[in-house]
Amino acid sequence: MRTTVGIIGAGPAGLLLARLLHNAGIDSVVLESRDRAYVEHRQRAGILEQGTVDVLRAAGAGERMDREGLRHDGIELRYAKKRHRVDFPALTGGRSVMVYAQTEVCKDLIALQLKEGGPLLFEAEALAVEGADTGSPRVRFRHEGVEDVLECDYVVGCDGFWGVARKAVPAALSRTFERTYPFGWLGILADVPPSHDELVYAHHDRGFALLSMRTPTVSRLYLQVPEGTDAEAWRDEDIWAELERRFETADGWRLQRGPITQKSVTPMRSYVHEPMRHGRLFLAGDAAHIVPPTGAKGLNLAVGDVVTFARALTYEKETGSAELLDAYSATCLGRVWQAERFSYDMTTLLHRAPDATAFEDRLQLARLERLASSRAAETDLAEGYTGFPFG
Ligand code: RFL
Ligand code: PHB
Repeated sequence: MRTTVGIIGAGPAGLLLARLLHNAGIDSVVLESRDRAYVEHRQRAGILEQGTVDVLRAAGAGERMDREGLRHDGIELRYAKKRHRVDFPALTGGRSVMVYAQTEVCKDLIALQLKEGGPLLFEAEALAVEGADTGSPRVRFRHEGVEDVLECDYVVGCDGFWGVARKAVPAALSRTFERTYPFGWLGILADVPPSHDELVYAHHDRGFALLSMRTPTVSRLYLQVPEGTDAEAWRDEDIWAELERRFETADGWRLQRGPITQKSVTPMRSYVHEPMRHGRLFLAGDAAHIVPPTGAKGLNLAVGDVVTFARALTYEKETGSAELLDAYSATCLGRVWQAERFSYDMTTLLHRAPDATAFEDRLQLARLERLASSRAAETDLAEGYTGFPFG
């Protein structure tokens, strides 16, 4: 098999890249190790930045998002039983975010790709990327039990944190930056209308909690839990009781309970691999970097990377100049590190570390009070949350 761009992974990064390349008249093949149902139902991100929304629309993949997605103009910060709303459009000159689940973005992009795009192979596991630093890189893969080779002009590793693409960058040329956190998130999906019309980020002595949503009738909620927690060890009624404690306000706000349909625990990690390119192999999305979910940045960073790659390759096809491809890693990393900083700030602002000192507890409250009383501090949060421009 031969193609211009071999794409490993059909998460948001790989699927959107295939769409952007198709629109630019560049052919690609997508290899995905899991089956279609798995990719379409894996519960993950829920928040799209303004820039991501604009890109999906321009790519012709925004129709259902515009019908079913929920535009959000702010979030609520909750601490010391108080509530503070951050108004995004007022602070950022009109920017907002969209609640539209990653599962739905993937479903829309898969349907478009199968209808109009190039090959998208499910249950096709990439085994290795070879010849990344030659003029003709290859992906060795196994599909339906048979090993095959995909010959490419470029390979883009969109295969997530546990993928194989990153391993093709020689260790001697790689640098990694990492931080793990001594807590995770217990996430639930529940068949109950969200108890608030915007997301609520709650700071509490017992740990962080987040109220989010998928649709007007489905809530998504998270609790900070110790690292290594088993989701099944939490009984449903204990989850609701703990959420109630952490969201409690002085003004009598009520959390609505409902049947829990899914629960799982996510570890928290910050990770960056530099550079994001080796020869004709490019890394995009979680394959190159991870952020803790507190800033809602992971999917949006993945979108930023593939937009940057698609533009750079289109430029090369049109002008013969590899200038933008050569700048790919530096361009992406500038945005990646801003998102790392923002996600780290949000995480350390809102979570209670198991070894936190009384001094650090007071500092957290002071940071929250500062956000609630300074337009400058609030503007910084609103700009970070609604997103950094795609280069
Ligand atoms: P993905 O989605 O992990 O997709 C990688 C794909 O590659 C496949 N794959 C392979 N295919 C072929 N051969 C191989 N050898 C392969 N190895 C792996 C995998 O099966 C998979 O289909 O990476 P991508 O595309 O870079 O997308 C990244 C996002 O998924 C991720 O950053 C976000 O979900 C992070 N995230 C959030 N991001 C946001 O922007 N906003 C949010 O609100 C948000 N909330 C979250 C999140 C992530 C969470 N978890 C579970 C980590 C909430 C949670 C709980
Ligand atoms: C979600 O809805 O899954 C979600 C929302 C905001 C975050 C993280 C996750 O910061």
